[in-house]
Formats: sequence, structure tokens, C-alpha cells
Amino acid sequence: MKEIYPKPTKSLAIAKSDLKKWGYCLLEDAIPNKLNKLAIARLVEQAKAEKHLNLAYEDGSKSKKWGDFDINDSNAGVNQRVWMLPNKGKVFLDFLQNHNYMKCLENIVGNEFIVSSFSANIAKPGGVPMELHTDQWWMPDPVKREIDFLPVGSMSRKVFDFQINDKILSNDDLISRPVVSNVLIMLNGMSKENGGTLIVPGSHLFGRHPDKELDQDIKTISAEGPPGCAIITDGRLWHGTGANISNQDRLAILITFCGPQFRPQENFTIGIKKDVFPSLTEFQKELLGFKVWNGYGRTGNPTEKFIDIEDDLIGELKI
Ligand SMILES: O=C(O)CCC(=O)C(=O)O
Repeated sequence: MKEIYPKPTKSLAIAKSDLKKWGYCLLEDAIPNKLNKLAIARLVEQAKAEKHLNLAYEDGSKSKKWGDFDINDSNAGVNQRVWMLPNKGKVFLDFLQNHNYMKCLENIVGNEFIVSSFSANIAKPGGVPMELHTDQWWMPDPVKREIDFLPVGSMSRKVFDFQINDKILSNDDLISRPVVSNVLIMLNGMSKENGGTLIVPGSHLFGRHPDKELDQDIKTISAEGPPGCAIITDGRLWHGTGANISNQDRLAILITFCGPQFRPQENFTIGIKKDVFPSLTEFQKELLGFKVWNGYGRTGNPTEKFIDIEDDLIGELKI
């Protein structure tokens, strides 16, 4: 029987049910149309300037795939990433409001969450497909009592639990919960031709991460949708950028959210520029990690609610 995978929808109820069943949904009008248009203009301008000034970070080529952080050359790719968007225009901060996409997050990451990274991925003609991955490879898997587990600090992008100890794979009853949700907003629409994100529907329940050797023949679908449509994922979903075989750039914003107890990919608390910080709303400060969570993330007194980049910290004292 042919499976019916998620289609773009404006219904939050359908989106939430797709997210549960397939590990992703395609939510139309995830942000207001006007914001989408303004973001395209600002992103194109910023990306062009970063490239011109030799500041661009590029991946998605055969010689430089995502995750090849040991290759010094930032320009060895085809696709262009634009990082730390909160610093790169008010229009991007305006994504961090209670837009439609936010309403799907609570089912995955709960009532409180923070932004792990906020970037753009411009998939350009000629880019190669990104390797399939989950966005929570660092999440320790549940283990059976008698198993020698991989200590958490020994994990890396190349070594996770199941690879060193395949007994964990046979632990079918227990899988890790989602602790991340990625929101990929298709600024100018996504199709199979322009590198629509490759997805393995239902893989959020496989209970492991994809493996290059084991999963070479796995079937993927390409996410497709109109401008302003978002792919909202369960962090365990197997996915990656597709190859853009069209003649136009594919513009996508990626906002990755995680539980407040995890380390974000981008360190907004020291990375937010001093002139941007005063414009943040309380909600944006919370999302960017400035809110103290149960005493975690503080800079001093554990009862403080928010930290500030200008906090006057107690240093060495004597009386
Ligand atoms: O750009 C895409 O389609 C997906 C990107 C992605 O999976 C990632 O950056 O982790």
C-alpha cells in the first residue's frame, strides 16, 4: 500500500498529527507573508555581502560536507550558510514571535524551550545532497542496566552510542525522546528540483541515527511547499539538504529549538551584539538563553530571572 506522507497544510491539528506520526509536518503560512518577503530581501543582501567580503561559510560540495569542521577553508562549498541571524537584521528577530509555527513546538519540546541555532541555508545549483542525520545526535540513548555505555563526554558527531555497542540497537522497547525541533522556513518555496530537504518519513521512531553504510539504500522523499511553508521536525527525524538541480538558489531559514537544559549550537548569550540586545523583548531573551532555567544558565545569584550582557558581576573581594 502506498503511504500518504504529509502535505502542506494550514491546519494546526493536521500539522500536529503529522508531526506525531511521521516526525515532521509541512505547515503553510508558518510566518506572515510580509515578513517572508522582507526576509528574502535582507537575506540575499547579507549573503551577498558576506561572500563579497570573504566572510561566507560554504558547504554542500564533495570536498566540504556539513560537519567537516576540520577543513579550514570556509569557502570550499557550494551552499552558503548565514549564521547568527538575530545580529543580522530586525526582520530576523521578528521570526522569534508567537507565529503559527511556534504552536507546533510544544508537542515536541514542551512549554519552555530555547533557540539552539538561527541561520539560513542557501542551497545553490550544483550542491551535493547532505548526509542524512538527526538534529540530536548528541542525545544519550537509553541503556540496559548491564550494558557498557558510551560516557556522554566521549560522544562526537562521528561516535554515538549504537555504533560502539550494537547491543543498544537491540533495545527495541526504549528510544530517546525528542529534545529538539527544527523549523525550516521555505522562503522561496521548496521542490525536489531546488534541493527540497530530504526526509525519511517515520524515522523519528527508528531509535537510532542514520549510518552511511547501513542505510545507503534508504528511501527518502523531498519536502515540497510554497513560500512561507515550514517543515517542522521532531529532532529524531533523519533528514538532510537535497541537491539543487534548478537554476535558482533555494532560500531557507532554519531555527532549531531545544529544551532549556541543553547546550545551544550558537552561543547567543555572548554572541548577541551589544547594540541588538536592548531591542530584545522578554520572550526573545528567553528564547536566546538569557532566562535562567531552574538555576541553570546564571552568572551569579541562582535566584536571578534573567542575565544581562552588562551584568555587574561579583569578582574577587576582600574586607
Ligand atoms: O537545508 C536543509 O534542507 C536542511 C539542512 C539541515 O538539515 C541542517 O543544516 O542540519
